[in-house]
Amino acid sequence: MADPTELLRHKAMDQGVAETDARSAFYARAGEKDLAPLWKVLAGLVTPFPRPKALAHRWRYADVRPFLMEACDLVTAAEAERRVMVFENPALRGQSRVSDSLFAGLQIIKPGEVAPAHRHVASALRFIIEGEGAYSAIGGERSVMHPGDFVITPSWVWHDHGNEGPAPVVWLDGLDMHIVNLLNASFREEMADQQHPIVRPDDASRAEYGHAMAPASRPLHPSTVSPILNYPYVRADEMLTSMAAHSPADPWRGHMLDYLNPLTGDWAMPTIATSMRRLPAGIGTKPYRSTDTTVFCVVEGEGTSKIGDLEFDWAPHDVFVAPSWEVQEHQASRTATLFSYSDRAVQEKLSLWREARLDAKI
Ligand code: 1HN
Repeated sequence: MADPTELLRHKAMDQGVAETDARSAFYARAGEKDLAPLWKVLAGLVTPFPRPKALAHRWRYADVRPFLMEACDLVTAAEAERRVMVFENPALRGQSRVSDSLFAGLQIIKPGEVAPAHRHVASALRFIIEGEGAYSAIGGERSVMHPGDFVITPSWVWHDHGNEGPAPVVWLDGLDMHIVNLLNASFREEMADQQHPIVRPDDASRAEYGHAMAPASRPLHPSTVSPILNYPYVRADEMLTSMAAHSPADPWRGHMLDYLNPLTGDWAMPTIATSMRRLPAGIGTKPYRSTDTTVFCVVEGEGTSKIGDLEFDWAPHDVFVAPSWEVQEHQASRTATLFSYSDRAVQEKLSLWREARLDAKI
């Protein structure tokens, strides 16, 4: 609990310094020299707790899917570069932000299409929603993607996608470009050719690193990004099924798995933390808050989530976002599996991340 005298001091600071004619004239003269008084802005600049601009929000797949199909008839993947419908947070319209720090959108690729090769400093993740037979070629290695798979595009690695299946394929794209752009560290390049040459066998990264062993010839210093490019849903499902059979659900998180870099034990991606959880039907989670902003994608099951003052019901393939520090409670009416990604990985690297496991409704 915060010290009550501290709370009083916050209040005093938030009320600010009163205006007088002399002060106003001083501010105006200072402004002409590109100067401003800190005491007018301090309370909003260094807040006593996180104040995200983003609102909690849910997008129903049933609402979004018809727009994806229509987009297929309007623009080709080659024209669009990436045919993505962006999830725009209602409080941050026009900024391509699902939250203050993260990007989310759904990409659709039709049979026979290719999304041309490019690379960028921003890291990307794919979470496959619908369809079979699409691949992502990442640094010259193809990975065939199935629903529920989590696929990594590391920073500055060439990547193109294609669909060799019979029907359109849809996946969720999560990117960290808003964090990269905050630091003005963005670069992007397009390849002259549509597709990067294939230089490794399909899914070689999983064959080499996906079984708790690693080639003895691996680099001495592991990268901050996982050497595994595709974490298949069959493995996550198998682990969650076993966890649910043999151990009690965590009261705040349910049965939850984190996707890790096997060479470091850290998150699979350097900036974005990814997890998969299973919530048993009927039991609601206890209230939980953390400083990371989390994007959820429903894999299976149905339920409702209370995020701050808002409440959303959800069904398979719906996407919802919980802004930093808002209290979350999740309730599954049918056993539910939720994929999630957040900015926790970058927050941990900067020693910023905090969480609170609460006991009662607040
Ligand atoms: C991008 O490069 C991809 O490579 C997907 O599939 C979504 C959203 C914004 C900027 C770049 C991709 C993207 C993106």
